[in-house]
Amino acid sequence: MLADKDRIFTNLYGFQEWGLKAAQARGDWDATKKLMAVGQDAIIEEIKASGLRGRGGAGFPTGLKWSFMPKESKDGRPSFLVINADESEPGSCKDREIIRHDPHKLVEGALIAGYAMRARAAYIYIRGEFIREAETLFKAVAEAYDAGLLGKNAAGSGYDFDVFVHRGAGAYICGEETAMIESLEGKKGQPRLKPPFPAGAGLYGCPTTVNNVESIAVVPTILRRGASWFSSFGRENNKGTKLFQISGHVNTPCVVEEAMSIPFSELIEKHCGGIRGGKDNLLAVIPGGSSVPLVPAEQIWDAPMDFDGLKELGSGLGTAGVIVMDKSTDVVRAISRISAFYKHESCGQCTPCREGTGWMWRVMERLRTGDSSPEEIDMLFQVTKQVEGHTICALGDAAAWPIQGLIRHYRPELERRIAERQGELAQAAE
Ligand code: L3W
Ligand code: SF4
Repeated sequence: MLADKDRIFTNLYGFQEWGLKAAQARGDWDATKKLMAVGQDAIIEEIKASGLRGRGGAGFPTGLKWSFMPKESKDGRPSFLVINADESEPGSCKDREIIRHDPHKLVEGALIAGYAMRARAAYIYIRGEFIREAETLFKAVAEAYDAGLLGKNAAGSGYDFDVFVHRGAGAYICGEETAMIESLEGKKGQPRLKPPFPAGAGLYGCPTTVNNVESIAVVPTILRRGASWFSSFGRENNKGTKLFQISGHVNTPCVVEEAMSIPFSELIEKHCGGIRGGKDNLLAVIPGGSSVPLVPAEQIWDAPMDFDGLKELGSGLGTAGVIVMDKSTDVVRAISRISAFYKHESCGQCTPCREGTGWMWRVMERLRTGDSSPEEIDMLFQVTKQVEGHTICALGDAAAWPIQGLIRHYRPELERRIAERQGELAQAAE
């Protein structure tokens, strides 16, 4: 279990004040100028050495992403950092906790990260529904300006840096980085084709890096304690500490910071009081937010909770929003509900996603009630394969993968429902 002294988010549960004074007493904003004085390239190298991988779902190496940003401005164009606080993934609620209780880690991280990639400003794009969290963030940013930690000569570093908070309007798709950029520009939040990646052409056509809240908020601590401290947690390729968010059928659902690669069983037993009704009552787990396939109980129990461990099980760490389902769960209904979510959130721009998400949901509903046929299960699987990898953004994949996981692991249950329904209909016809 991660020792208290190794936790980055020391006010995760809001036991103390979130404001600047309290944050400084916890060590935030301590000699930020000195951290920046090592220079931009040295900061990027330290983040690379720490092994930090993006905490928003994709796990792209953070230092490498920063290194794609230009060292010299072309035609006087500025560079930007965009921070993704549009946390909308079902099962995910970690960025919300950071903003509620430890916002200065994010604001300080924005300055240091922005400086490292030579950005002129950071835009924090916060989910529209996070009304109180946005209020906290606006206040934290204002406190930082008032204390001279942002703006001209930020934190006495000699670097000018601004932070703007922008509220979204309630669309999940604006969490996709290029849709977020479109939305910030005042347009409809629809993803752009990649490449070009934002580092080449992002906000207002300028070089931009989009990072998740957690990825940015851990940066000051990594620099203070050193890359080797951060990389001492987890295993090769899966380093650091991580916020896990455990919901569903555990005795005490929680958000907890733990070492990457912690076994699922340890996470549940040590922090969540175990599975409701005991270990044998576990049915399945969606380990990384609703976009990744579920994993049956017998496969996940001893699995390391990290990018590679969950990939090996045909799933993923995603946002580490761990959704636990016990044997009382109607797993077909659960996945059908997830399908309804993606149908609703599709931006409608590309045909396989616009048409496919609705089609997949309708079939899922038929499978839920059993009003289907075994052939339709195969057809549904084929359609998920037609959607996967054939859309502009990852929402198409996210809609396809949970269904693929269901068919892979629970086909007998789907067939049982169909047979049962056919039996009922035959009986009614007699
Ligand atoms: C330059 C290259 N940059 C990749 C950058 C790219 C992006 C990052 C990751 O989706 C996942 C998705 C959801 N040159 C580059 C490059 N980059 N190659 O690296 O990119 P990518 O395309 O792998 O992922 P993505 O499109 O950012 C994110 C999954 O996360 N997810 C959901 C998350 C939801 C939230 C939320 O609610 N806020 O985070 C959970 O699993 O399905 O697969 O920056 O530009 N050659
Ligand atoms: Fe929009 Fe879906 Fe296409 Fe993404 S995959 S751009 S959400 S239609």
